[in-house]
Amino acid sequence: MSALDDTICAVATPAGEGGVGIVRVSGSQAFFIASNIVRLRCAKSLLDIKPYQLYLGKFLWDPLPTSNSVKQDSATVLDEVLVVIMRAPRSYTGEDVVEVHGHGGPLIVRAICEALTQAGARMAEPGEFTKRAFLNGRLDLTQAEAVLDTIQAKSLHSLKLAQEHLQGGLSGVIQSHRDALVKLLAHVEAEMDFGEEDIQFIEQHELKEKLRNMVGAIEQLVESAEEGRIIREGIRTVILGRPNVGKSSLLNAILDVNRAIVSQTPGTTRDVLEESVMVDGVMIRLFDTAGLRESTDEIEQEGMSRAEAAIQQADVLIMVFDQSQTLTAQDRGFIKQYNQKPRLMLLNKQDLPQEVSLEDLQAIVGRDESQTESTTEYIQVSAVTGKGLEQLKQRLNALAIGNRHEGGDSVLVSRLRHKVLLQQAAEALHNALAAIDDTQLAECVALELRVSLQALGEIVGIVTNEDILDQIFREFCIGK
Ligand SMILES: Nc1nc2c(ncn2[C@@H]2O[C@H](COP(=O)(O)OP(=O)(O)OP(=O)(O)O)[C@@H](O)[C@H]2O)c(=O)[nH]1
Ligand SMILES: [Mg+2]
Repeated sequence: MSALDDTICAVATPAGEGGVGIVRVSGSQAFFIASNIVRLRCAKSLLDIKPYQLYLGKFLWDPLPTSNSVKQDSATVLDEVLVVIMRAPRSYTGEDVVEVHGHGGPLIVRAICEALTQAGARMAEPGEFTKRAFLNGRLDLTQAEAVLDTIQAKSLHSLKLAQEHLQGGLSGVIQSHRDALVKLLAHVEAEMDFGEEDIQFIEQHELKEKLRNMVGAIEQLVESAEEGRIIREGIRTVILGRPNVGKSSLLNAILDVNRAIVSQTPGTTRDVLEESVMVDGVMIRLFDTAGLRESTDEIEQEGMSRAEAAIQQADVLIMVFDQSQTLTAQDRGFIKQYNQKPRLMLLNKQDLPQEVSLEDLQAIVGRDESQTESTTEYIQVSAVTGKGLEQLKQRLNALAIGNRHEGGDSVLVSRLRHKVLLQQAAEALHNALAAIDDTQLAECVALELRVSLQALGEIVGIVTNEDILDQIFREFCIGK
């Protein structure tokens, strides 16, 4: 991406037709450049108007200027617009910003951008406005990421989490660890300088206790990442079972839409189908899969390997059984095989005469010696009558998030980037503690504290490089 000294512009509203289309301009020449393309009804220049107030005006442009045309004389009125200016540093980017609000037609906003580029602006790259906000110190990196999470939020919970981060909830915690670490490092380094005089700037046990507390707090943040991810991305719930037990029927019943093909023929579903449903503000992402069985059919085999891949990625499994038929060896096989994740066992087709009871299933699960600690719950349902479906949705939510997050108001980490850096920070602190015990060399301790500080700094963007920034801002849309 380019330097900060040029002026950028982009359409800030979504593509397509809408009531209003907003073009945003940011940079030191923003007022001057925009003044070339708008004429305000009050006849003032854009350079003289009050900031943060809307002014009515006209968008004027001559798309095909002839060589002897005089600026604005040959220009045509292309739209009626509202214009607002924001002065640096009190704007989103921290620079001078102009917003031109036209009618929301794709041609209009494109023409406004073209006119602006002719007048000296450059089209912005994805996320460039937010990147400028970061580079100008308006946001730190976790807040910039939270802007993206806010835009992309698909549930009220993920929106709330993004807003907590945007308000600086995560940065605040990271910064307080950094501040504490900087102080400890200063003590340790002082020790290095005056070591020979045997000055104890900080008692060793005090240093160790402080480091241990910090490791504990950071590791708690790392642990929160799983719940944070689920809230941000939704609960990945994979429906699995042998053919014809009613997986697709259940998907349709939960969605209340006829989404997946249902038929009496086993092996109906081939591809993995994904749909989402909202429960209590949390998004549940449902994946319907191909029934699992021995098959020589090439397409069916491909479907099953896709099902397996989806199962590996799942947060929760919905294992479906047909209670109107005795359990098969295959059903028993699934129970043993897929026992690593929280799972909901559904006894479907409750409207038909019963061949299998909940107790039968529970007995098999209980007998399974390789059973791990993953939670198993049981629900009796019918995709045809809708029995048990409400209970199913409620249980999914609870199973995925469980009691992982007991802190209530404590900060959650929701991005892998943060989790990885927090792990690095914690590891370095462990190493520092080990160095105190092993060598007691202040240099070794200081080195590890600096590594930890560096990792924490990368989270908020105090320490960073162009590659990381590009990676983060590439995900944004143009105009944000
Ligand atoms: N009576 C009754 N029939 C059901 C119920 N659920 C599904 N069925 C029927 O069972 C048959 C198979 O349903 P599907 O939903 O296609 O089963 P599936 O598990 O997706 O099957 P594959 O895609 O082949 O793996 C269809 O004839 C459904 O109408 C139920 O709760 N009660
Ligand atoms: Mg199916």
